[in-house]
Amino acid sequence: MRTQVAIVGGGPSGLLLGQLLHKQGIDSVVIERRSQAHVLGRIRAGVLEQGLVGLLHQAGVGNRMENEGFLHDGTMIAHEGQMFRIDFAEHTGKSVMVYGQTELTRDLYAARDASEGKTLFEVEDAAIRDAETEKPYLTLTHQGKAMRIDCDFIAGCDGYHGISRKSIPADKRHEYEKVYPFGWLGILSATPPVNDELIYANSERGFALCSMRNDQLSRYYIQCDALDDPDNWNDDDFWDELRRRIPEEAADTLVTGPSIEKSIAPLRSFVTEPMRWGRMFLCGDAAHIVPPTGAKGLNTAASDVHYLFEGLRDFYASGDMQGLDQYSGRALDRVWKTERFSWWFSNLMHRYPDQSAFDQKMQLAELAFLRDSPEAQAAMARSYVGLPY
Ligand code: FAS
Ligand code: PHB
Repeated sequence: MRTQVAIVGGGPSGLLLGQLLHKQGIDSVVIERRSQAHVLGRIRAGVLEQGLVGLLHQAGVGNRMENEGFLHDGTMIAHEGQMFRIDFAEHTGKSVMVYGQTELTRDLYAARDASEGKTLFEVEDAAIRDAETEKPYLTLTHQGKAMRIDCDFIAGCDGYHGISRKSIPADKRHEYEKVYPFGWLGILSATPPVNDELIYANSERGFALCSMRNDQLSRYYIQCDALDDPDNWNDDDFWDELRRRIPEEAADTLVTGPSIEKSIAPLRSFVTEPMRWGRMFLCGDAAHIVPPTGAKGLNTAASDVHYLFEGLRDFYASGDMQGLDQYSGRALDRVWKTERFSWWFSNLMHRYPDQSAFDQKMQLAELAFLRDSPEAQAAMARSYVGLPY
């Protein structure tokens, strides 16, 4: 088989790139390790920056998001039983779109199917070959048959556990990592959200987040031990703990119900450099991971896809390699800014097991500074709504 761009990974990064390329008349093949049903069964991000909203429209998949998503002009920060609001609109003139990654991925698959884009599911033994030559290719097994996909370029969109990053020789890549000593226990419940906007809470018992997918579907998280297990938590225990961590005015109005999904996400900050090896380009979680506190994982995957698409578009239009040659540096510049914000916001909102009394006082002083300083709130709002591409 031959294509112009071979995309490893059928998550949001790979699908968004594939759809943007299709709109530009550039052919791609997506290979995905799992079934489409498995990919669509994942519950992940919930907040989209305007940059990603724009890319989804550019890809022709923005309509359902506009009809079913919610624009949020701010978010609530809770600490010591009180809440204050970060007003995105006042500080940036922008808002964020609340629309689940699961739905966005569904929209992208529907568009790819409609455009008859080739996607191979349940692929095994995928490997990247000759990336550092002008004739890269993939080898893989699909439906029990060995296959080869010849291409001009490879997009490594296969997430943190994929093969793409590891196909860069170990002595040529530099990895930076921080593993946090806690995780997020998240549940989805068919209940109305406790608040119109998200509530990020720092409590003496640990972090909590009240989010949503729509006005009848809520998403809640509580900080838990990194080695905890969702099976250790029945629904009542979860709701009781969430109530203890959010302000009384919210706890008193919280509508609880059976969990539809319950899972624990580990928290890590991770970046690999460079994000390119010859004609293979890394996108999204394949290259970087952020703690979900700042809702930057999916949104930073989107800016990678934007930069890579522009480089590929220019190459196929005129043979100009400049965009592709600048891709890694351009993407990493924005990646490190979102890593910083996610790290800062995670340290502000979570309680560390070994936190000293002084560290705790500093955390509360930082929260009070954010509460009282319009400049600090403006800086946070600018990062939260999304830095320019
Ligand atoms: P993805 O990991 O989504 O997709 C990669 C795809 O590649 C997967 O479908 C995988 O099956 C496939 N793949 C892997 N190896 C392969 C191989 N060898 N061959 C072929 N295919 C292969 N972000 C937020 O902003 N907010 C959140 O609340 C949030 N929660 C998260 C919870 C969890 C458990 C995880 C893991 C991530 C979460 N994220 C969150 C981050 C998440 O949204 C990612 O940023 C987003 O999925 C990135 O998309 P991709 O880069 O496409 O990677
Ligand atoms: C979510 O709704 O899943 C969500 C929202 C904001 C975050 C993280 C997760 O910062």
